[in-house]
This record gives sequence, structure tokens and C-alpha cells, in this order.
Amino acid sequence: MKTEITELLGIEEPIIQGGMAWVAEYHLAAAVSEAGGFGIIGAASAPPEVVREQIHKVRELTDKPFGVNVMLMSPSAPEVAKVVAEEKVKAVTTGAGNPAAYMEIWKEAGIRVIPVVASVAMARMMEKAGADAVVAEGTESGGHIGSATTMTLVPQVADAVKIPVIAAGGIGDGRGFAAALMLGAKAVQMGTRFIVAKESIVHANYKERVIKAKDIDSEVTGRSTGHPIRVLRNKMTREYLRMEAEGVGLEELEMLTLGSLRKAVMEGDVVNGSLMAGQIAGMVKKEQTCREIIEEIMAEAEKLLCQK
Ligand code: TUI
Repeated sequence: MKTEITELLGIEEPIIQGGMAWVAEYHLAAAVSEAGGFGIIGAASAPPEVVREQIHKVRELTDKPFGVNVMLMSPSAPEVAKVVAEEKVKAVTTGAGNPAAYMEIWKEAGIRVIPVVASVAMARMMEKAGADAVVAEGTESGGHIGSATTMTLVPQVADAVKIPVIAAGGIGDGRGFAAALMLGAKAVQMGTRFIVAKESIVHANYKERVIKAKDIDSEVTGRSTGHPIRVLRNKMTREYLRMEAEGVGLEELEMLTLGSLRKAVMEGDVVNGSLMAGQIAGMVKKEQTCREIIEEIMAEAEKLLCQK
């Protein structure tokens, strides 16, 4: 399928893989790009040289375009931004902040810049700053979230900016894909469905929790700290929410979550780990290759979009 986003990124299908911390490493990014979508390495809080190595590893596995997500709250974001510019990846997406400070070095390197936004105001600001597109991410998403839903955010952002909009949050099949196009998006970004991809290195225990999750199995921790994070419910979230309700300070709460995503992804600790996932986990039912996922979604969507 051709859209402004497939043209912008040089890809075959308008499906972008979310830049998930720890999850979006080179195996997954290469597999998504090889399958015709747009794979993304999630730099998260990795040091710059690790990000460079990940970029090289994707290049060993595929000649197709791919990108890097720069998590702006990371202390190494400024150096990661430089590495990405030096390596001239096709596109950068950004999360959890304002990437204006890096726009110039990325644009100079010929990189497409696609900030993830959770509000119309931020989308407008990013367009003015020179972004090539934006990801409008609804609160249904996993991980760090804003408050507007995908259903309300995507059409409002699409009305507010001229650059193409990519919808994210709560999209996991052909129906969600088709709905996103109806709302004015030119592509979708999906995270949760790719967590359980065969090529994803996520621990089997974590994948199993996503596959077994029901519609209302996610919680949002950190609303009181200003860093709301959507995760699947477990012992860690119950303790966190109890401490939050008791008014425990930021530092103590951070102690509880520090390193907890790594624990879940790498060690399969589904009890004390942080199982970031979106609300669509309830609909993600099997492990498939990235190619199967993309082909299935596109076939479903094409059927829906061609109905008379
Ligand atoms: O970034 C994400 N999702 C993430 S990042 C992450 S790693 C992390 N771990 C612990 C604490 C914090 C992060 C896990 N999931 N999504 C993109 C996104 N960006 N969602 C919301 C925003 C956002 C929020 C505020 C973008 C811009 C923004 O603007 C603030 C400003 O500076 O004006």
C-alpha cells in the first residue's frame, strides 16, 4: 500500500514498529524492515556506543530502511542523537520530550524526523520546528503515555498539521489499521503486537503474559509522579499503586521500578518486573513472525477498505 509515509520512508507497507525500550533491538527491527514495514531500534537509556553497534547489526541483516527511537529523558540522549546523525539512519522517532534541540543536526544529515506526540500543541510545535511527520500516540499505548485517546487525538492532530500523521495506541489488527486511516492517519505504529513476534528477544514469560492478557489487564503507574507508565498488572504494580496512594515520594517509587523493565524482558520476571504493554494486549493471541503479522494486517485492512 502506498501512502505519504511509505514514500517518505521508502517502505512497502505503512506499518511502523514502536521503539520499545529493551524490546526493540536489532533482531526485531531488521525483521520488521525485511517484511516491508519500518523497523526501529529503541535506544531507551542505552549508551551511545551500544546504539551504534545495534545500528551496524541491523545493517548486517537487511538492506532495507530502518530507524532509531531516541528517548529524550535518557541522560545519554544528546550523545545518542549525535551517533544517529553520524550513522545517517533513514529516520529518527523521539519519545517522552521535545526533540527541537536535535532537529538541526538530524535534518543536516538528511534524516527524516518523526517526533512522537501526545497532544495537538506538541504536534503543531514539531511541524514548525521542521518535523517530516508525527506519531500521534494515544493513551491506550504501553509505556510512557499521554492522556488523550487515539480515537480523539489522531483526527485532531490530522486537522492541525499539514505533515503526515502516524497513529499509535490500541492498534493491533487490520480493523485498527483501517480505522486509523479513516481518522486521517497515513500509517500506524504498533508496539504490543510486535512484543510477541517470533523474532522478538523478549523472554517467553513476558510474551505469555501479553498473550494471556485480557482487555482490562493493564494499569497506569506513576500518574502522581508525572511519569504515567502503562504496564500489565502484577505484584510490582499492586505495590507501586499502594505506595503511590499512600503518598510515598518519587525517589522510593523509582527504587521500585528501577531496572524492572530489563528484569521482565531479559530475565522473564513477570512478578516484580515492569511488563509494559498497551491495552490491545487483550487482542494479541499468538506468536507470529513479523512477516506474518504485517501480511495478516494488510490483508484484513485491504478487505475492509475495499468494501463497497
Ligand atoms: O516515549 C514513549 N513511550 C515510552 S518511553 C519509555 S522508557 C521510560 N522508562 C521510564 C520512565 C520514562 C520512560 C517507555 N515508554 N512514548 C512516546 C510519548 N511521548 N508518549 C508521550 C510522549 C510525550 C510526552 C510529553 C512527548 C512529548 C512531551 O512533551 C513534553 C515537553 O517536553 O513538552
